[in-house]
Amino acid sequence: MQKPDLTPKDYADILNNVPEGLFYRFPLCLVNGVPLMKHIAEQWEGVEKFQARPDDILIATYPKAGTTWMQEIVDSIMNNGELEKNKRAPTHVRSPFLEICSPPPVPSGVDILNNTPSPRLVKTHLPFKLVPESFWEHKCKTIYVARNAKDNAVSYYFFDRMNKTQPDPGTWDQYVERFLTGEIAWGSWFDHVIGWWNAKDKHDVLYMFYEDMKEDPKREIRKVMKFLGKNFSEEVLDKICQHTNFKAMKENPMANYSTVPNMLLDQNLSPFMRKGEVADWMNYFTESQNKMFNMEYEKRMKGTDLKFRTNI
Ligand code: PPS
Repeated sequence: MQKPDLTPKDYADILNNVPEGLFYRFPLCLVNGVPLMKHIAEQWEGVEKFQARPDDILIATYPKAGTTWMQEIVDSIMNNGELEKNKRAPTHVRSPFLEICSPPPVPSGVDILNNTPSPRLVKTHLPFKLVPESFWEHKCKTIYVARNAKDNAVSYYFFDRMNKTQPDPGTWDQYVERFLTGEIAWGSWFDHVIGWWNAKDKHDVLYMFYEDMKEDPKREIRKVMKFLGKNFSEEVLDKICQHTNFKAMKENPMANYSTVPNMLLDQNLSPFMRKGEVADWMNYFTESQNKMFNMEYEKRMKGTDLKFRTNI
């Protein structure tokens, strides 16, 4: 029997009233070789057996690659540019996070999705090989966003400091190494971006780049619009560009994660909408870190025609 809808208010109430100690920096456990937070690993069967619906839209990313930005763009497109509708709930309710699991009473991503009416916008950070098979059986449209490794690493480092449910990132120097070895939540950036790159021609996957979106947001939003089978006037496209730019999203409580309690995401440590730039990595990588990173990068990217820009 279908459970009653979980409203945004219900969800906020649950998060705001969790017993002390429920959230802590969850350790990582391997799921088919990929490190995931303990509760996800423990409830993996539910994720693996998740039943997609043919009109689901899957938004897939490595963490911190531009997920929230794409979620806001896709919601704007699905609402045909009637942006008032985007205000109905915060991002994590409008576009639930497939694999996320916390201890009860916090509902899992699967529970929330099962209570979400179609068409659903589903967020995932899963590498291609772990995505539930039903998405491919139903030929679901999927949008993947990739971000260059250096900016992705910096963004993830700051996020791991403020996200109180993920392992402590340690120092930046330690983190750079862990990022390269993939000993962080959701595993290796290399495996992720390459795995999805190889999958894009076998399934209905639109592969997007954060750097392209920064360079020419309108051009990139138009790509997404066409992929989703829509056709808007220039005026509507301009409105969506305006609504989804960094400044607008940083100020939008329905997009900036300010509705999630600080105990979970401590925005005093680092705002969720931090900088939103390309090449911010230059402010953090030392010369020797950069050299070491470049060497490993070359090795790991050998044999793929996937190319990134670390500057625009
Ligand atoms: S998460 O937690 O994985 O869902 O995070 P994700 O949304 O993938 O990534 C967060 C980073 O994306 C930046 N961001 C944006 N950049 C440009 N324009 C817009 N509209 C936008 N919205 C979010 C956000 O600031 C994080 O990047 P950094 O470099 O840390 O600022």
